[in-house]
Amino acid sequence: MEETDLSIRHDDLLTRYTSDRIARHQTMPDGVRLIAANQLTLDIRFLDPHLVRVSYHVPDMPPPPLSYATTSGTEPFSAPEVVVRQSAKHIAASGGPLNVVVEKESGKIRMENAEGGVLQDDRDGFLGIHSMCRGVTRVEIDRRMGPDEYYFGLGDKAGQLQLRGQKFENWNTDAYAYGIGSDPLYRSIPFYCGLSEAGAWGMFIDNSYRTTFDFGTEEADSLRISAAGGEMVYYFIFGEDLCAVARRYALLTGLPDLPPIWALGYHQCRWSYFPDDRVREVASQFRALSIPCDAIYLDIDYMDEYRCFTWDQDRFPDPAGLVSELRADGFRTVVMIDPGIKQESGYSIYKDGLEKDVFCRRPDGSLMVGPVWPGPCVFPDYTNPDVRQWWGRLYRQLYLETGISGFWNDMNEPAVFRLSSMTFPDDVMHHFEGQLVHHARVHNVYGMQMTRATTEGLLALDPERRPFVLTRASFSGGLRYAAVWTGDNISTWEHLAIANRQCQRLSISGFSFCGSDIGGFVDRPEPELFVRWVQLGAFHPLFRTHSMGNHASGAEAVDEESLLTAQADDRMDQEPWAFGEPWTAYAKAAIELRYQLLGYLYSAFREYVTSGQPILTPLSFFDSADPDCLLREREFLCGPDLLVSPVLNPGERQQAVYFPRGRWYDFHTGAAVSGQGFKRVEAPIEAIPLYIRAGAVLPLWPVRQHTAEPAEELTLRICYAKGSQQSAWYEDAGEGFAYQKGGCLENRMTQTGYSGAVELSWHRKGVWKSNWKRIRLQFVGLPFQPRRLRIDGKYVLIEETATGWEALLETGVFSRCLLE
Ligand code: MIG
Repeated sequence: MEETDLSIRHDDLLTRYTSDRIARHQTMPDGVRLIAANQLTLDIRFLDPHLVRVSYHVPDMPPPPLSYATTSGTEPFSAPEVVVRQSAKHIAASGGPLNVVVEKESGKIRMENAEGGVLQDDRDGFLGIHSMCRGVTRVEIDRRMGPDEYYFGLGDKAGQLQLRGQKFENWNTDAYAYGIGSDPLYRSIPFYCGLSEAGAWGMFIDNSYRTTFDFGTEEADSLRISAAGGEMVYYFIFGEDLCAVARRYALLTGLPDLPPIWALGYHQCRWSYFPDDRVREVASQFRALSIPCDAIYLDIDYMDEYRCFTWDQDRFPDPAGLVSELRADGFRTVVMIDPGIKQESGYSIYKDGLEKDVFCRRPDGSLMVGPVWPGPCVFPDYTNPDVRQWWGRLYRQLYLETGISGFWNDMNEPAVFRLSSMTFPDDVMHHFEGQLVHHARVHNVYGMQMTRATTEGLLALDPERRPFVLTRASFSGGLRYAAVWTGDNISTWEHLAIANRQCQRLSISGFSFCGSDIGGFVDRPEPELFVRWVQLGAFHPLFRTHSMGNHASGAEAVDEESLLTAQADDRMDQEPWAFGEPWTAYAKAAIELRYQLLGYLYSAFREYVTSGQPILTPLSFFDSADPDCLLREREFLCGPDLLVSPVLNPGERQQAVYFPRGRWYDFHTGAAVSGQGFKRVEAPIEAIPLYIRAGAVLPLWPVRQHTAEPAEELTLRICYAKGSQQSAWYEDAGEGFAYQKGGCLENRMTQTGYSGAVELSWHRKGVWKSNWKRIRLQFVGLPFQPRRLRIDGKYVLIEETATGWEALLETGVFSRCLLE
């Protein structure tokens, strides 16, 4: 608004930019640039026939700076030849399966499929507010919500899976003891999927400022995304189905390397195990009870008064000795490292950091100092590549000399005590790869950049070892650097259901390597809750029990004496044996099942890091054409072939399971069930309701106490289905990077079911030699009475069992097998 009276003054001068009439346009090889009458520029550029980047540019603002979320350039994609067409009313850019149509009069955008079906369109479209004093203070996009559309995603939100009718905020927050309605939480993942009549699609808003997503709470037909600054850059993804959308999003934001196989084993954690004898005691109890376990964690109390990269000499006089003792017994040690560095002149890391100027500063040049565990702390600026390198090198001793296998980066929202904002003030400055920006832009990516520094540092220290890093805070793309856990949950049945939802939605939001604190972090679960939680956790890629125990009133609440002499109940222990029998046996069985499924899970992981396919998929992502699937929250798929229906209520020994389309076999009994529909099933406390898809060949590994134990017998559970179906599983050394150069084994098995026979053919590709000495074949669901089994021309004995038929092959792998 131009005022003519220049004597009137204002605190600030705001300019509003909204979608406006298109004044001119310019065709580009991969899209089109549109310039509106109000000078707002709109770029529409295809990265792939299914993927388009839309960015608004407000006049007088610098172009969008770098994105930490997307990988360099457009690597996994190839831009199509984009056709730009103009009619009297529209300008349309077509990438093939996806068209972007802009209305000339309003500048509003509509996304269409190839047939012209509307996937999604602007309601109010774009709004940007530019302040003379503060730059861009708001960028917003308002899209139309159709009455029959469904929305999923946004990472770790705790409420129902379906996003409609809810409002969310993305601002990484230390959300201790959060609940269903708590928001924001620890991570910001500005990506969601939609399902319209015309198809499945996704939106990724590449903006790291504080952002709100309103799925129709203010106006029923409005889906409004509003960020407190920065640029409006979004990617619109079209998919053949919801999984295809999730895969393209994952490719856009990058994929991690395979984790070391031990990282998929069972992990035991607590705040905190100390002193060293307590750690030994826990470890030896696992072995004494033959409960498998691959990792033990040391929480902050291992440090010398919370100084990162130090040890408390009294509690841990010989860290390397302890770690190697544990290692000899098959345990990896994972330790916590926080971003807060104690501000103390005698502390070498503080001193070194000051000299190298690695810590975040305020605009006046003073250090950003905030209280965390060690008292006043300073914080490395991980948006500076030199600082990331400096940080990465700090792990040298722990990683290369002490023998620590993995690192747990906590408090990296970043969390600050005592301030009600719980974090840095907005004006803290960050390097941001040389562009110098305020914390408001960096806040949501701070944790992600911390884990980047950690992971890149570990890779530099030991290029042959696969790093394992676990983080609390993250942002889209952060999955490249670290696994995530869902933070400080509570030992209640409701939180078991929350964990089930959070891991499903993290997984479809790119973060498949996720898990919850099994049993709950705050408080102590009743034994039945603990068992049900271990049973669910066995299907989460990160399988870790953690709790704060009786640490509730801070570090001083627990001293060494009482830790060593107290009873499990006073200590609020949460190890698999902490509740006595029969619970120990149930927890043990769930952990053993996990170890049997490790090869299957590892294969699903391989698929994830290759194609982006989520490891966990809600039923809506399995069959979005089935209206019942769209609203189911409890059942989910783990990998391609396992249907899991966790028990989420106390005392429940039967439950109604929704079986999606197809035929399923009860994992425990072999009984067949046909989808689609509900069926009441037995849900004894001993085991989780679990089903295998008909036609699948499920690889099962032997139960081992840890993943470094040799495995000699491979079981293949063949689940009969009429016709041909292929299963794939993957093997490699479980460590190192030889797999990236062919040092792996891709197994493909085709199961063909006839009315009186079943045939298997097994193809292997790759140079990795697996160690299987014996192969056990288990046939489930045969519609005929088998008489003979022929493997590569030889007859093999077959026997009837409680769940089907079984044969043991002493000769290892084979090519063809016929059972008739
Ligand atoms: O302020 O390191 O979420 O898992 O045990 C609490 C102590 C700091 C928060 C983490 C939790 C961890 C705890 N940490």
